[in-house]
Amino acid sequence: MSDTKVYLLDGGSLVLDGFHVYWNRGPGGEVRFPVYSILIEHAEGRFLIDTGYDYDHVMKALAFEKPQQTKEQTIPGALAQLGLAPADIDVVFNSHFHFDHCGGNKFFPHAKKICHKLEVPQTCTPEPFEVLGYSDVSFSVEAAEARGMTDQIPEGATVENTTFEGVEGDFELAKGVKLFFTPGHSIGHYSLMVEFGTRKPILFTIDAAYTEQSLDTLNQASFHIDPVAGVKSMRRVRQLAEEHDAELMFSHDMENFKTYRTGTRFYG
Ligand code: 5PN
Ligand code: ZN
Ligand code: ZN
Repeated sequence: MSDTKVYLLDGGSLVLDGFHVYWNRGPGGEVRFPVYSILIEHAEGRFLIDTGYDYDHVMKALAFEKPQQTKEQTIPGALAQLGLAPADIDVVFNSHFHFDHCGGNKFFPHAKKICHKLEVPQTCTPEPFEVLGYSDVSFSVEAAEARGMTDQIPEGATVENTTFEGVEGDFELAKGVKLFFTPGHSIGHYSLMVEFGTRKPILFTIDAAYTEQSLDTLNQASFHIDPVAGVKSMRRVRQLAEEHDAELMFSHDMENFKTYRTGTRFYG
């Protein structure tokens, strides 16, 4: 744990209207926000939390989000900057399966895959209002087949190499790598805390709070399955940060993201 390192893999950016980012509050207008994945170099292995979005998928299914992603901001491109290839990743953990968190899963057929036990079933049969969020099913042959979207199945993907170990509740992925169940935004959403020997812990809200302002105002994004659970999860994230004296990092907060370490610069 004392030599744990955290790298943020910059995955480019997307645009949403302010009323989506700040549900029923706004103000409206285009908000460009970052998307990134979290690489944890740990004594027990290399763990990748989320895999960003796939540019071609977004252009096909959600072009209105105006994706901007350079080659260096693809998953292989971001790993290459660290001298790594997808094959070097041991475990992929998905916080949830919205398209901006699973688009690069296709690069990891060899890796162990873990998520909340309800997230794959939800991707198979989403609520009508969740269809766009769960529109990239390339991470799971099972989900692609259930949705009749087999055109998305990547070459080489099989039921076996896209099967997830399902977990529930809070759990420790590796020593000091803690997943906290924070449902509401999605049915099986997780936030992440990483503890270090050398510095205070980092609490990644993931999509329980897109931005610092979201958490300050307890105002979640308009995408959710249970907004009341979402508010409870935001309060829990605040409580966890206080209890553990953790530094908060937000999933989709451009202003804060500009101050985060990316590329070869790491935390730990
Ligand atoms: C970035 C973004 N855009 C649209 C949706 C959606 O419909 O559910 C989740 C989501 C997103 O994270
Ligand atoms: Zn999400
Ligand atoms: Zn997201």
